[in-house]
Parts: sequence; C-alpha cells; structure tokens
Amino acid sequence: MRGRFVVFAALAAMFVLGAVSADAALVLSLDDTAMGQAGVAEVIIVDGSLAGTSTPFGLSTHDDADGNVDGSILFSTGTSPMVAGSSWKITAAAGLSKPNLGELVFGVVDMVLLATSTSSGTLMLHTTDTDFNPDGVSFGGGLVANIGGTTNGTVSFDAWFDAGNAEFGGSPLAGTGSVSGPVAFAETFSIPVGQVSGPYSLTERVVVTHTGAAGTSFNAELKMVPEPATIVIWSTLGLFGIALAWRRRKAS
Ligand SMILES: [Ca+2]
Ligand SMILES: [Ca+2]
Repeated sequence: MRGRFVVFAALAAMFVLGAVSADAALVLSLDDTAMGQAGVAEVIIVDGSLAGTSTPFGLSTHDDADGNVDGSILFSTGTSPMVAGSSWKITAAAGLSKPNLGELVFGVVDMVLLATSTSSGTLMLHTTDTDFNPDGVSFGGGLVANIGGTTNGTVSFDAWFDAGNAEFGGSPLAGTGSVSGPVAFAETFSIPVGQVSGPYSLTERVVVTHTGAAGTSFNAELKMVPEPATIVIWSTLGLFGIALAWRRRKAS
C-alpha cells in the first residue's frame, strides 16, 4: 500500500512539474500560409524541448537545437526551403525572452528573421512567452513595440497581452501597423494595456508578404513598460523624496 502511494506521489509530481515547465516555455512558430492551411504553422519550436511538445498551435515540429540556451530559440534552413514545397528559405529565425532577455515584471519578447522567398508568398511568425509576473506589484502598464529591418515586400506587426497568461493568449491589440517596401524601416508603436497585477503572457506576430522573389529581414521587440501616468507618479514621488531628504538635512 505504502509503495503504491509512493509511485502515485511520484507520478503526480511528474505531472505537476511537466505542466509547469510546459506552461513556462518560449515558443517560436513559422507558418507559410500557402502550405497546408493558413494559420497552421509548419515550424513550431518550444524552448528547451524536443519535437512533439504540446502547444496551442499543435505539437512542436522541431527540437530546440540551440545547445539548450534558456530563453533563446534559433532556427535555420539555410538555402533549403522551410519545408518541402515552400518558397521560403529561412537563413535565420530566432525568438528571445527571459531569462536570456528582459526580466519578470517588465517582460520582453524579441523575434529576428533573415529570410528569402523564390516566389510570391506570405510568411506568418509568432513568438510567445508566459509567466511574466509582477509578483504582488500592481502598475499601469503599456507595451512598446519596436521593429526595424529591410524588406522588398510588406511587413505587418501585431502585439498581444494576456492577463490569463496563456501561450498565444489574447487577441491583437490596436495601435500597431505595417510597412511596404522596398524600404529600410524603423517603427515604434505604443500600446496601452491598463492595470497589470498578475502573471501575464506576451505574444508578437509579424506577417511578411512578398509579391515575387524577394528578401526581408527584421528584429521585432515587444516590451512591457510602466504607463506614462505611472512614471509621472514615480517621478513625483522620487522628487518628493529628494525634497524631503534635503529638508531633513537642512534641519539637522
Ligand atoms: Ca501553413
Ligand atoms: Ca533554447
């Protein structure tokens, strides 16, 4: 009986640990919308995991082959198509997050692409991470999205914030945009999200469309920052503190 309990406890612990680690991972996905279905990613990679890990986009298709760098995913097909039949060649695609980049309260997810296509097509990329956590701190938050690069096609950017802390959780927030090439671009979008007080997830989506053989590169960063109102309050409190210290020093 006791032995059976120990086995049960061990299995329960494995289940809990598995659930926690699956929930906390950075995920990078690439969808050639002409392959299979649009919205069905051909490449899904979970940080620190082998192919077959469960995600809301389906099972991951590739191992995270970056030498187990935590908070980093690196994917490349070199000069080969992304998948058989695809017009997209991924020289490099990367996703970055904590603990490699940013921190828990003010989370950052970052995505990098250097890709070419041999014909017209659309490539949709997502990077998501969960378990950013103010840990008892409540603040008025906003997202800043920075994206820069070069394109001979069109690049559009969307950002998600999810207070439910789900992978790919929430829906695209208003306030982002797109650019059309040929162009070198550098865009910054400010997106209010309101009060942040519990664990949250961040997701960024970039859609690249080429009308023929072309190349696109970008680095897209999405980060949580205190809302300007919060910064004003913090700054005011800071100035008040300095004034108080000065008065106390003068009095003594
Ligand atoms: Ca697809
Ligand atoms: Ca990794």
